[in-house]
Amino acid sequence: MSTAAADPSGPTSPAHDSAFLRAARGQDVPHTPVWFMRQAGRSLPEYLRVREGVAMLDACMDPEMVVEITMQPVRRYGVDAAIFFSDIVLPLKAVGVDLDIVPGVGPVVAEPVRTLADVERIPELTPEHVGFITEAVRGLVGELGSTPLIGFAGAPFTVASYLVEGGPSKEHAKTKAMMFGAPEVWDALMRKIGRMAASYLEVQVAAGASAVQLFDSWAGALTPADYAEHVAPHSTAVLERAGALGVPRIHFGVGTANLLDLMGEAGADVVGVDWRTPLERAIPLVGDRAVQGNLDPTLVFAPTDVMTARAAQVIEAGRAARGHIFNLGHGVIPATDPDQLARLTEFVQGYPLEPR
Ligand code: 1CP
Repeated sequence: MSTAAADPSGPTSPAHDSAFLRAARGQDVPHTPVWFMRQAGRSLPEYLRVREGVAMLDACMDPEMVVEITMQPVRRYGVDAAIFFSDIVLPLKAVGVDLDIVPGVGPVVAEPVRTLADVERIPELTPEHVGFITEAVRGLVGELGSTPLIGFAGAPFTVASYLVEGGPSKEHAKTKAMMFGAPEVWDALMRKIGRMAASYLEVQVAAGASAVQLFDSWAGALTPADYAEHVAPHSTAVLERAGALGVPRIHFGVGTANLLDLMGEAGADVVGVDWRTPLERAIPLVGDRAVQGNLDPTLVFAPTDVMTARAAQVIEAGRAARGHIFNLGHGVIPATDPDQLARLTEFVQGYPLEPR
């Protein structure tokens, strides 16, 4: 697909000088930008109302609904970025893989991928498969004005895990069995999902997304050596293609204390850090890159003054990085009180930053 369109994070974009994009580039910011992974979703009563009687995948494929759900947390909290409402398995669904998102479970794949023939049966993604994504992103960028829109894709390892296991997994045992025991099948699968992720990000940026996040949520299940050999080259390939688009790239995983250096080297502009690793420890590992994170998502259940004291520590620690985008260390927990997230947003945006 053509990448000739203007960079949606570039100087002609209304979002160009937003605190979020400035922090991602390592430039000075008027305040620490803040958004929350899974800021749209079950913690919001307005989300539950819109989703009533509508299956998750149907919602993701309805541009009007995607625009509405993506805008909800932006309106409510005034966060510094919107994240496109979708799911990491959406591109697989779009090319025709038989899967569903089961309430209370997550993505479930009807026929798990185990052989080379299974891999070869998965079609390559083209922009025509995801016209509804283009339509939703265009609609959103128009509504968002100067607020940046983050596009996203699942990283090859995390998406492979759903395809190979057939659903959510703690151990990723079948996935790793393929990685260790059938390297040619693994390689073909990772290449195919990597091409799909990159094409999917290209579609979102071509339609106006001004940053992208690659979610490798389950990469923390790997040793550094296995990550480096079997996974990092494929994530690097995705991030390289995304890099050609000109927009900042965020690379995030959970439980990745041992992988932060490698995740940075994979080519990210911003490394997302989960709450288990203090930013003081993470920052020296990620090289000359910005960081994103990393308040423990359960701290929003604590008294407000306890939550904000911990948020202040995160902001202070983040100042040692090339740039810092405040976030939770993983997604918003569904039982979260939205008013507490509103207070957290206000606190982060109002926190005074002395010149460095
Ligand atoms: O902030 C937002 O607007 C959220 C948009 C979003 C994103 C970025 C959703 C909606 N899913 C995702 C990405 C995603 N999906 C990831 C990476 C991020 C992360 O680690 O949290 C992963 C691992 C998935 C897979 C998935 N989809 C799960 C996890 C299952 C497991 O293995 O434990 C679940 C529960 C889903 C369904 C889903 N996706 C999104 C929502 C709101 C839901 C819940 C379904 C519903 O509301 O009906």
